[in-house]
Amino acid sequence: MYLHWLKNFPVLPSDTPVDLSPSELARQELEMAFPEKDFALTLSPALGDTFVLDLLGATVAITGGETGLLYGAYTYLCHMMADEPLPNHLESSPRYPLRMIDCWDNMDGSVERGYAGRSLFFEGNLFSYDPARIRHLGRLLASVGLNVLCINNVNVHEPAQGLIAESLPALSALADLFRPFGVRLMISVDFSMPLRAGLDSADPLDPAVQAWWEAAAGRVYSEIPDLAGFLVKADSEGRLGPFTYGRSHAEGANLLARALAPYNGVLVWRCFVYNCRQDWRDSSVDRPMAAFETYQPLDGQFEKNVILQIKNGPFDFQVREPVSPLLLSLKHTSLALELQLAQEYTGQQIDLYTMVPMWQELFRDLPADRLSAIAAVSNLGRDENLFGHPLAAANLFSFGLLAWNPQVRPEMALESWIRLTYTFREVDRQILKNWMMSSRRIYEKYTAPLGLGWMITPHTHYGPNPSGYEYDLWGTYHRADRNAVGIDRTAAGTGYITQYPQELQVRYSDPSSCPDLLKLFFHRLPYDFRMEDGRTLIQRIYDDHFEGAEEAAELAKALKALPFPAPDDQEIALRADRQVSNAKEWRDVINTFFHRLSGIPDAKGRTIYP
Ligand code: GCW
Repeated sequence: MYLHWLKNFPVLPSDTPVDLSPSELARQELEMAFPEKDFALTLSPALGDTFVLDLLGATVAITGGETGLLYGAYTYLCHMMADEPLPNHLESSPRYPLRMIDCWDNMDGSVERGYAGRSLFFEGNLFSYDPARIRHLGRLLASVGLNVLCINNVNVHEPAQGLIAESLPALSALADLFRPFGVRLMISVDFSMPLRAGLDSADPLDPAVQAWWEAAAGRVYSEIPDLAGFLVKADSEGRLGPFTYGRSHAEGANLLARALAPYNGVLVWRCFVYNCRQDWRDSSVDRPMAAFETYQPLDGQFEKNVILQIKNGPFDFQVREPVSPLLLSLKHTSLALELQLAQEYTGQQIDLYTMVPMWQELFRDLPADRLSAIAAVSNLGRDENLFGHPLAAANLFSFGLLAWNPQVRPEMALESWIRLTYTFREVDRQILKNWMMSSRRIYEKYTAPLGLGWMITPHTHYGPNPSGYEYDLWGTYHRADRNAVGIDRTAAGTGYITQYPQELQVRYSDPSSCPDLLKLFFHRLPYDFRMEDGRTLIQRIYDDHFEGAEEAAELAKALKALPFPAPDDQEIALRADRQVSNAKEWRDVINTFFHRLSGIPDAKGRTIYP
């Protein structure tokens, strides 16, 4: 089995009992790894996830709650295995109580936006998994402090509706496997479930519907008493929701939240709600404004156990977006940030794309205490190495560290991951780390320019297609013509910018002071607009694309020269070559697109195809 950052850990015994508690597992892990050492573990249940770790001569003392002891043990072990020093006294608590991975797995075995093979949990409309791999996954998650796993797609396709009905015993068996690792399951549910069950409505204010959800929650919790809760995508991209019945999203979310409350379950409600049947001719509607318009007026109307889950940006996981204004504006509602580890728009685990530097930028604008939870869409699958690209494992690893402490330093997270995963000399470690740190910027340079986004092949979302979404229904337009490109989102334009607090409005509203990398997100600019360093916009676009493709080629060369063990060496080389061709394709398509429109030549006379 491919062990990733746990490669120096002793093999987990296959007879690990399912009723082992996290604190017992903590002891087992420590004693297996260092049989000669003396470990003093003190269970103090009230501490929960928190732990206190003391190195007292030959004794390692850890005090913590059930899961706290486990996180303390993994912290100790990871430091030892990575050969990184630990302070003699360390107290640690996670910033967020819920640190979640959302899988978009379907019961037929496919994974929506999955780039690491088929589902780890399902095949042929049944549960289908290797228990040893599930335990390994539980161990990987726990080793970086992740504690909730939603196993099915938010687009709930039949027969996944049955996860809270006829498939409950199978779900419960899977929950058993994760329990020793302190990982609780969550389930995506379909708002229209009562219709499936034969009711004639799913209206949240209908008492029969309320009674149905109460009974459903009762059944679920009698099988899985520690289920984390339900996750819901409603009134979004064709899913049914409260709007069908003229009800608000507070009424919809509260219906489910009330059903879960007696069991301490949470209801995670996604705010990815927008008009996906927009007419491209209609420039009065601006998609990034939609979530704020829907949810801001509802602030304070949600039950206590509702968490609104909001994507990091107002669009949808593009290479660069400003922080979602909704994350900054709701004051009386619990919020979860949703990130995406699956590289849907960012190279699909073919192109190298390391995310932790990008998350660090996000937390510069998003006060960490605005959130109660953090979630990321999974990049896992059934491939032998779980992630498709071996280096994509660093995204899950660093997400765990970030969810524990949003102030984590990207270099530190990557340094630890590399130390744990590869036995490299210092110089190779630094080379790899530096390329991983630059990988997002490289990808950004050769794809859609300067915050514009969306010039991607429709539906598959890999490779360039500048006008692929231009005359479509999805609300993602660049409106490039021969003079200018972008949408004016200032107060004089669509007004999107007014959804931000004053400080960000000021930062973004003037095109000359708006950071270059977001200029085309907020503004419509002529091609001869002067950028920060005096270059014209069009020259900046050409330069970025030539540089990005060149850097992708250098990156590929560097990766191939590093001493990765088999089979990673092959996997990485193969993907690096594909990235190089992808980058060239993007460079040429984007440059040609803008050159044809603007008629402006490249000042450096490089090849742009006619
Ligand atoms: O970006 C879109 C994806 C869909 C996804 C949706 C969402 C699960 O293309 O595949 O559906 O986001 O986040 O709900």
